[in-house]
Amino acid sequence: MKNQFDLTGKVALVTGASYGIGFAIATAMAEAGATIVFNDIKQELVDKGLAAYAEKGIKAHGYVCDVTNEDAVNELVSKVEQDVGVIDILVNNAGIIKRIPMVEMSAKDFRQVIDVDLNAPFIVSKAVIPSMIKKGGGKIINICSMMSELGRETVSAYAAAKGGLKMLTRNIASEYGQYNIQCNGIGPGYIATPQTAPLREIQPDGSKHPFDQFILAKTPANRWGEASDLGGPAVFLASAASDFVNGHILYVDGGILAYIGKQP
Ligand code: NAP
Ligand code: GCO
Repeated sequence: MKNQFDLTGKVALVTGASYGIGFAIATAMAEAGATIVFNDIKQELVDKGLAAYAEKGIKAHGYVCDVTNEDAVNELVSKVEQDVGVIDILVNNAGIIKRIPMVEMSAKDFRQVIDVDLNAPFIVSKAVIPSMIKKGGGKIINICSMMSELGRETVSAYAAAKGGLKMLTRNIASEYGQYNIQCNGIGPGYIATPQTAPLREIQPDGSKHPFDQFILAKTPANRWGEASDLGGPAVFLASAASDFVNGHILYVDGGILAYIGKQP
């Protein structure tokens, strides 16, 4: 059974993985034997990421690429195929959020979030699927969100994107399952990364941020997730252990979606 989770010989591309959730998922996949490829928008972040992987004994391959730019993504995939090999596992992790009340949000800001969080997973998946088909199969993992299921104030663009990403996941699963490609999603709960740092800032009086207290009350595990909590689920969805799992969104949320919340 252990071999079912072995990623030895597999090439994994994790987008936006210089740090945060992407870095944790890539690290877990490397520990399961995969060769790691990642990208970021800036060379300095790619360099920082390479150093961080090296500190963990991981010889990763890093590239500068904006995942919203289709020409750049196609060039990235060709380069990876030449330098490293055909991509067996794709993790569409790169993402942004803009927390603005919807009626105050510009269409430009709305479009930018949709571009990174929904259009880019389409672009990158479209770029890697042909080679996966030729190779006889592959794994695509889209990083969704609680907001694939729930709304809240100020995150309209993000929720629309992540809701769309859930359905893009199901559609890729439907359209390419016949080629032994499994496409699934991971829906992290609230994870302590730079993206959620503003929601956890200690208040001037030294108290926890109200949102921090809210999430603790909404989470049966009574804690924020750590990026490392996502490593095992990602290895599962990247491995032979999930060859008959397709179109599924695996929520890794400490139980938030199951829980009405602790009485104040
Ligand atoms: P993060 O700390 O903000 O990291 C996001 C990464 O994506 C960064 O490396 C960023 O690079 C990269 N990125 C952004 N736009 C990009 C682009 N156009 N092209 C290439 N790379 C780009 O976020 P995170 O918390 O690790 O989240 C990672 C994923 O998990 C996102 O999809 C997020 O929506 C999702 N998620 C997060 C949570 C959470 O609680 N943290 C929960 C559920 C889902 P730069 O630094 O150069 O911008
Ligand atoms: C927010 C948070 C969430 C998390 C995550 C939850 O502002 O509500 O940033 O969106 O990032 O997506 O699953």
